[in-house]
Amino acid sequence: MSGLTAEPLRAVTEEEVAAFWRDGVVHLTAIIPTTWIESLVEPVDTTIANPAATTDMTDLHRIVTAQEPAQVSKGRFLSGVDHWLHEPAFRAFAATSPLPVIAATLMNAERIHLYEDSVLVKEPETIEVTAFHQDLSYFHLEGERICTVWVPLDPVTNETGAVAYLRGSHKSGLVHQPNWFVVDDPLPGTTGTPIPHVADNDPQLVRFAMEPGDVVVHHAATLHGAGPNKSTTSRRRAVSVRYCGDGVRHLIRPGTPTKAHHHSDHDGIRSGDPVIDHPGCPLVWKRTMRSEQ
Ligand SMILES: O=C(O)CCC(=O)C(=O)O
Repeated sequence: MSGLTAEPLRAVTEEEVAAFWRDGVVHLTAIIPTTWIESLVEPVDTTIANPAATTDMTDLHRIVTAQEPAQVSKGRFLSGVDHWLHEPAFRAFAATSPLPVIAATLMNAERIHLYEDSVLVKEPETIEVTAFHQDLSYFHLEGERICTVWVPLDPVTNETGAVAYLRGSHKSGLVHQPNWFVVDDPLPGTTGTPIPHVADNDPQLVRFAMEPGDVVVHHAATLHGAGPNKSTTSRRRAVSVRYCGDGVRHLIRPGTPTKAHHHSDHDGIRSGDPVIDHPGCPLVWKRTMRSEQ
């Protein structure tokens, strides 16, 4: 597809940078060219049609709770991870779209590394929620410059399952125990502070109505979750891309799923190693690149 450049449609403002650090989340409207969003449509559809590439989280909910839900979901919540490793369209989006420079600007980073991408699709009438969680506890990383960029392919409303973020929660200093993503139960073998109950009317909870071309960026320590997709007609397709910057170190967290490069017998990294360019966590932007452009 032509016209796919690393230039955002507009600059990230100083107010948006301040909001990212103050609230742990910021909504950037009309910043990604829609050609980039269109480039993801077919790859996302192919990915969710492939059971080897995505997990049916609706099934997972049933398996983890070992019971049929009170109400049967007509739709499915489908989720996958690390598509960039195998699919050129996801790799191009994560590495050469405007996302890296947006992450760098928000995090005041000199360098940006790609950590992971995820596909997150809630079909119409999917009752599964995304349980409140903190990304940091799933990432084998420690440091301040770690974020997730949530990129919708469809208009998003509360009805279709907008993500809800607990403003300021990134400042708690806590690493919360990771859960199964669709239920609150912790992942076996993991550690961390229990995730607090977040009331739906908590004044610090914020959700954003979004259009394709918008993104929401949250700090890896920010608590967040998402509702069901109550729409009878609209899908809620999204891709999350997760980045880290300078000052971040690897930290292998027990019990959480690892990637190939987290194993020392596989050209591996060890806890305490600084994040440097590595095939498993590649450098996708550095400040000099911008001045060379
Ligand atoms: O899309 C969702 O339902 C949740 C997204 C999320 O938790 C994330 O991208 O970190």
